[in-house]
This record gives sequence, C-alpha cells and structure tokens, in this order.
Amino acid sequence: MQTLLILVAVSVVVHNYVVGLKSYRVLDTYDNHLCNRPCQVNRPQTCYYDFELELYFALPKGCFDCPRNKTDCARPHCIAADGVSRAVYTVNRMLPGPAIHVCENDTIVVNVVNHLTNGEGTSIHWHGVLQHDSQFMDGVAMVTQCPIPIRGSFEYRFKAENAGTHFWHAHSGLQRADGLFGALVVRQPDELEPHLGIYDFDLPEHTLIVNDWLNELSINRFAHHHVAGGDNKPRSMLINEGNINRFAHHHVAGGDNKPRSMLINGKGRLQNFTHEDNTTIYTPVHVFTVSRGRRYRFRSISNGILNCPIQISIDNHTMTMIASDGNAFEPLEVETFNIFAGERFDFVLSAVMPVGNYWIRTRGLADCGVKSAHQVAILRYQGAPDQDPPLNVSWDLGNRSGKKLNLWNQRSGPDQIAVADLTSKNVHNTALLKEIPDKKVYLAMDFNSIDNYHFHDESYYPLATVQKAFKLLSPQMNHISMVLPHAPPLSQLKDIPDTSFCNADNTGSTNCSEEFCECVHRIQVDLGDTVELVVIDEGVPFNANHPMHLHGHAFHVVGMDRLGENTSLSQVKELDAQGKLPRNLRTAVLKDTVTVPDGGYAILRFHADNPGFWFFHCHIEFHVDIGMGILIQVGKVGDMPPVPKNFPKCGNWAFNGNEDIKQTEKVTCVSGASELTSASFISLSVPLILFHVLNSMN
Ligand SMILES: *[C@@H]1O[C@H](CO)[C@@H](O)[C@H](O)[C@H]1NC(C)=O
Ligand SMILES: *[C@@H]1O[C@H](CO)[C@@H](O)[C@H](O)[C@H]1NC(C)=O
Ligand SMILES: *[C@@H]1O[C@H](CO)[C@@H](O)[C@H](O)[C@H]1NC(C)=O
Ligand SMILES: *[C@@H]1O[C@H](CO)[C@@H](O)[C@H](O)[C@H]1NC(C)=O
Ligand SMILES: *[C@@H]1O[C@H](CO)[C@@H](O)[C@H](O)[C@H]1NC(C)=O
Ligand SMILES: *[C@@H]1O[C@H](CO)[C@@H](O)[C@H](O)[C@H]1NC(C)=O
Ligand SMILES: *[C@@H]1O[C@H](CO)[C@@H](O)[C@H](O)[C@H]1NC(C)=O
Ligand SMILES: *[C@@H]1O[C@H](CO)[C@@H](O)[C@H](O)[C@H]1NC(C)=O
Ligand SMILES: *[C@@H]1O[C@H](CO)[C@@H](O)[C@H](O)[C@H]1NC(C)=O
Ligand SMILES: [Cu+2]
Repeated sequence: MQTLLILVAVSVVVHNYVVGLKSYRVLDTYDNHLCNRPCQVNRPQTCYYDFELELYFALPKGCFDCPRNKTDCARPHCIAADGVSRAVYTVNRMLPGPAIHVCENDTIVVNVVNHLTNGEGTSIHWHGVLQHDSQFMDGVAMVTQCPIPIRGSFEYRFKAENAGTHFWHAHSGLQRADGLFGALVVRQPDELEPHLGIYDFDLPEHTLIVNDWLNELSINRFAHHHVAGGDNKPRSMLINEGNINRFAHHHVAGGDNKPRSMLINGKGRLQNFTHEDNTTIYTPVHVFTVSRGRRYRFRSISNGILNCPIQISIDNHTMTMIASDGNAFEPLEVETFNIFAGERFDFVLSAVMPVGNYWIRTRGLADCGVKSAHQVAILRYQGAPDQDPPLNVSWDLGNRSGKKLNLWNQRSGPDQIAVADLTSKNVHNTALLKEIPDKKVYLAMDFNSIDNYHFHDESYYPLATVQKAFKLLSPQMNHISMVLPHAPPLSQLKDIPDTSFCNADNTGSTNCSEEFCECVHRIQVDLGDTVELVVIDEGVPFNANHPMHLHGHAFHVVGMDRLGENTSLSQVKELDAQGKLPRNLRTAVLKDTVTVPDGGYAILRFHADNPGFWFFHCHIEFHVDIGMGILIQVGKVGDMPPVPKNFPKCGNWAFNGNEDIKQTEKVTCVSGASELTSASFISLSVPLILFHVLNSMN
C-alpha cells in the first residue's frame, strides 16, 4: 500500500530524547501543518505528528491571570476549560489535543509518547478511519495492540483512506473522558466532493468538538458511582437488612453520573470569577468567525462521555445537514439536531443575518439534562464587536422549535427526522443488495439486575439486599458482560485460551439471565459476508440510550423504531419473523455510530470486507468500561494480514521452574469465579476491578 504513495516528508519527526541531564521536546499545536492544504487527486503526502501525553491541570500556572486577563487565557499551555480547576490528561498541553487535517489517501504518522506520570498504559483510536490492511493500527488497547506503557512510545502509521469528519481519542480506561481526544478531518479534492457547490468554505477553524465534562477526574466519579453506590443516594443506610449504616458516615455527594458541564473545543463558561471592578466574569468561550453572505461547512463531533445526547442549535440561523460519520446524505435543512457520543454531523451555515454575534448552543439531554448541562460558543460575523450575543445562555433557550434531526428516542414525524430516514448520497449498496443477509445477529442490550461480582458480593452485600439507590445494574449485551482478554486477539490470538471467548450461543450450562456472565464476548462472521445486526435496547429499568460504534466498517442504518417504553428480544424476533420490521435496502444512510431507541431497535447492515477483530460497543465511557461491547471477528486468522514483525506483545508471565520467566495461559481466578462455567470464564476479580480501572488494564 505505502509503496504506491508518493512519499513527501512535510515535517521533520521530532522525538523526545534525552541528552545528558536535559531532555528536549517539541509540543506542537500543528495549527499550521503543511498537510493542511487544498486537496488534489493523486497527490498524497505523509503527515507527521508527535503526541506527548501528560497528566496536566485546568487553570495551571501557565494561565497566569486568566480569566481576569483574557490575553493570558490564550497563552500556550493555558487550559482554561470551563473555569473549574481539575486534573486533565493532555496531548501537547492542549484541550482538545492537536487537530489533524489531511487529504484523502495521505499517510498519517503519529508518534505517541506516554508521559502520563500516574503510570497508566494508553492507546489512541482513530475513530472513523477504516484501517483496511492496517487493522493493528486501530488503537484499541487489548484488542488490536498492547497498551503503550509509561515512558514508552508507539508510532501509528495508516492511510487516511476514507474522507470525512472523524476524530481521535484514547481507547484505554477512561482517558478519553479526561482530555485525550481531538479532531481528525480527511478532506477530498473538489472533483470527488459529493456536496460541491453548496458551500463556499470548508475550513479547519470551523470544526466543533463538544463533550460533557466533569469537575474532577472521571475515575473518581466512576469508582464512586460503581463501587460505592448509585445515584442520588440518601445519606442513610446501605443495607436494608439489619439496618446497617456503615457507609453513611463517609458517603459524600458526587458519586452520581450526571455531568453539570460541557465544553466546546475545550472551552466554556461555568465557574464564575469576580473582576477587579466587581463584575462577574467567566473563562472565554470559543469564537467561530464568518463573513456575511458566505456559506460555511461546519464539522461537528461529539466526544460525549456519559449518557449525554447533545442538542445543537445556532440562534437566528438554520443548518443544512449534509453528512454524518464521513458519509454524505441528501441535504436537509433543520433548526436543531442531536449528536450522540461518537457521532459526527457536517452542516452548512449560511451567514445571512445582520452582522453581529449569535450563540451556538449545545444543550444536554438525558443524564446531561438532570443538572441542565449546556455550553455556548459565539458565531461572530466579521465586523461585529468583541462582545457576547444579546440573549442569555440558559439551558432552556437551547430547546429550539422547528425541524429537528436525530431526536432522542423518537421516530420520524412531521417536523423530525430519524437517521434511518435520511437518504444517502452516492449509495455504495454492497451490503444492501441481498434481501437475506449472510449472517444475522440479534443483540439485546439492557441494564440487567444481576449480581455482578465487580460491584456486589454475593456473601456480603448481594444486589437483592441492597437499597435501590445503591444497586448497580449491569449494562450488558445478550446478558453478557464483555471483558477484554489479557492479550490482544488481533496480534496474540494463540495466547488466549479458547475458553475465554463466549457468546449467547455458547454459555454452557449457565443461564446468564440468572447468573452474572462475563467473557471475551465474540461473534464470528466470514470475510465478504453481508452482516445484519439487529440491535435492541430492551429498556426495562429506565429510559437510556446507547450510541453503538463499530470499528473497521461503516454500516447502513436500514431500520430503526421505538416500540414502546420497553421491548424484549423475543418480541423483536417475533415481529421480524412476521415481516414487521421494515428495512430500507435502497437508500439507507451509512454511519459508524448510531443510538438505539430505548424500548426499540436499530437494524444495521455492513459488508464484512475488512478482516480483523473489530470492537462494536456503546460509546458511553462508563458503559464500555464495564462490558457493554462485543468483538466481531471478521474472517479466519488466515484471512487476516499478519501484524508487522516484532509487534509489541503482552500477557501473563510466570516463573518456569526457578530460573526463567515465561508467558503463561494461567489466569488468576478468585472469588465469584468458582461457579462459572468455562464459557463465562473470567480474568478479573472483585478487588481487581479497582486495580483494572486505576491501572488502565496495564
Ligand atoms: C485515493 O485512492 C483511491 C483508490 O486508489 C482513488 O480511487 C481515489 O481517487 C484517491 N483519492 C485521491 C484524492 O487521490
Ligand atoms: C494581560 O496579560 C498580558 C500578557 O499575557 C500582558 O501583556 C498585559 O499587560 C496584561 N494586562 C493587564 C491589564 O494586566
Ligand atoms: C457564582 O457561582 C456560585 C456557585 O459557584 C453561585 O453561588 C453564585 O450565585 C454565582 N454568582 C453569580 C453572580 O452568578
Ligand atoms: C467591590 O466590592 C467590595 C466589597 O463589596 C467593595 O469594598 C469595593 O469597593 C468594590 N470595588 C469596586 C471597584 O466597586
Ligand atoms: C434572533 O432571535 C431572537 C429570538 O427569537 C429575536 O428576539 C431576535 O430579534 C433575533 N435577532 C435578529 C438579529 O433577528
Ligand atoms: C433567559 O431568558 C429567558 C427568555 O427570555 C428567561 O425566561 C429566563 O428567565 C432567562 N434566564 C436567566 C438565567 O436569565
Ligand atoms: C422543548 O420545547 C417544547 C415546546 O416547543 C416542549 O414541548 C418540550 O417539552 C421542551 N423540551 C424540553 C426537554 O424542555
Ligand atoms: C433463564 O432464566 C430466565 C429468567 O429466570 C428464564 O426466563 C429462562 O427461561 C431461563 N432459560 C433457560 C434456558 O433456562
Ligand atoms: C413495559 O412497559 C409497560 C408500559 O408500556 C409496563 O406496563 C410494563 O410493566 C413494562 N415491563 C417491564 C418488564 O418493565
Ligand atoms: Cu451504553
């Protein structure tokens, strides 16, 4: 693949290196990277980046007098965020990390250096990039590679084969939630661009990344929520039986999973400060500049962390939606749209209003609505004064009326369009040609009331005896929690015992509706299959949403509906057998992330043309971390291009006799494992969950 490219080095690779007592390094923002250029057919370049990962801080000393002095807020290494001081993880001391803007067929080379002083391993995933012939560059720790150890580095090198608005983020532990993310945009030459002519500018400065944001490291919230107890707990007894009050005295508020804030391009206003003249001030918000009379392509990305659908609108403007997850659809003009974790939407904004300042509003729904999490940025017309728009920034004003796209848990209606009803432009209908797919898989998800031994102990504090507020329901797929293996299957399949894997057809004598089942959840499809996933959200305990993301492929969203407040696998199977689940096999849009209506289903079709181990998982960070995901193995091992020679290895190691250490299949099984069959084999234990989280599987 690479030999066909014209290799043009556009910047010198600068690695961190140590000479004597001094270490030299470059922390580049890459704002003026040479690969950021007008794209031309058959003129690919090789684009180099150095990513330095660090544990850093919001409002560090490098911010000097920010926010009282706005000039200080713009200093290099000043992360002001929403004004709340907290630890953050950064790439090159930026939030978000450096944006990568390249052209289709460029080769992207990123040297990732792990200087996270807390010692966590890491990996970076290139969300939306298909990675044909470079499966081992997908960046999923313990699926496609070993975590990059502390002080170590890993050079990612892959082709930007599919154009579109993508992003990069850590795929190890919870690091994505704390700052390790950034934009990755792959542009096309005019002659290949399906929406040519409907906008005048497609500029890097009009990229918008939004994410919900906590006021502390997400690991604190995660541990508090999962280990200590659930949401909104009363300061009272934990155990019903016996009236034991032992957690009450040290149980403080903050363990819930409801974010209070959001960031747009790493900025926002939440915490207030007092200026010298006693006025209330905030940290700066992001400003997008446009010229009156011109049309701009905006590229929006959700790095959503928790259960946080985000509604986007721009005061006094409409948006013409043109693409999602890198795939074009017929233009659709709306007042507002929702974006779910992992999704991307491109839209055209026509600057037709009087010269002035207008709010761009992002408004949190579901768990983000509980504390009215919201954020603003400014749309500033050239010539407008450097000041805030007139209206206030309250959460309520983000509820725009008029035409809407991608609503949360609603089907299409007169003024609203679900993604399944969008019309794809330039349909690549390989996966749609067959009426009957080669492989059909039902995946039923829900929060299951099961004694998950990571958070409940059968003998000391079983789920059934704990007060409702302290019960932790497990987000599962087909009643199985996914656990990552102890070595990445893509590169070390032979080091993973076969008994580690399972799926709904293979759970031995264990009834996973009654007993907690955890394994390396895997389904296998043949290379070249047309695969249909019928993904169901049973929605029994409460109204959630799970944005499901597929690695290595895009899928057509051929069907989607909400059936009621809840549904079941058997109901959906029955409706399907009766031919009552309609499918659009002609013009269904292509995406790689889609949310499944609660009490409903989404039907996804893809052509399994990319051999490898691909993660399909909920993009809510806490959900995927405790097992809401599945590996799709496409092809047999022989179909997969081998990983490069000397690809890094990891796994279990033990003494061989007294002298040598060797790699071993031995896995430590402790409490909870004794009653499980090999099909629901585990490699983690109750005390190990904290270890696992804190050490990021390293
Ligand atoms: C990228 O490569 C593909 C496949 O070779 C080709 O069809 C496409 O035109 C190329 N794009 C550019 C921008 O050169
Ligand atoms: C604000 O900070 C800048 C440097 O970042 C400095 O030049 C300027 O004097 C400061 N302004 C005030 C009013 O202190
Ligand atoms: C500033 O924030 C505090 C809470 O952090 C709040 O109590 C106070 O009312 C706010 N002040 C203003 C002027 O908004
Ligand atoms: C700011 O408020 C303080 C306390 O209320 C007061 O003493 C001071 O004079 C005020 N400063 C100005 C510039 O108004
Ligand atoms: C923008 O919309 C607001 C609320 O609908 C309205 O009050 C205001 O006049 C509009 N601004 C302009 C410039 O049209
Ligand atoms: C914001 O404006 C709306 C509409 O004018 C008003 O109802 C609301 O009370 C205002 N909120 C704040 C916090 O000022
Ligand atoms: C948004 O406004 C509509 C009316 O325009 C109202 O029916 C709906 O309940 C509001 N949604 C929220 C979440 O406040
Ligand atoms: C598994 O348990 C569930 C819930 O108790 C029950 O409805 C189902 O019939 C059981 N399945 C089997 C195969 O025993
Ligand atoms: C499902 O929802 C219906 C209302 O639509 C409710 O009556 C029923 O109890 C729910 N079923 C379960 C299992 O929660
Ligand atoms: Cu989820």
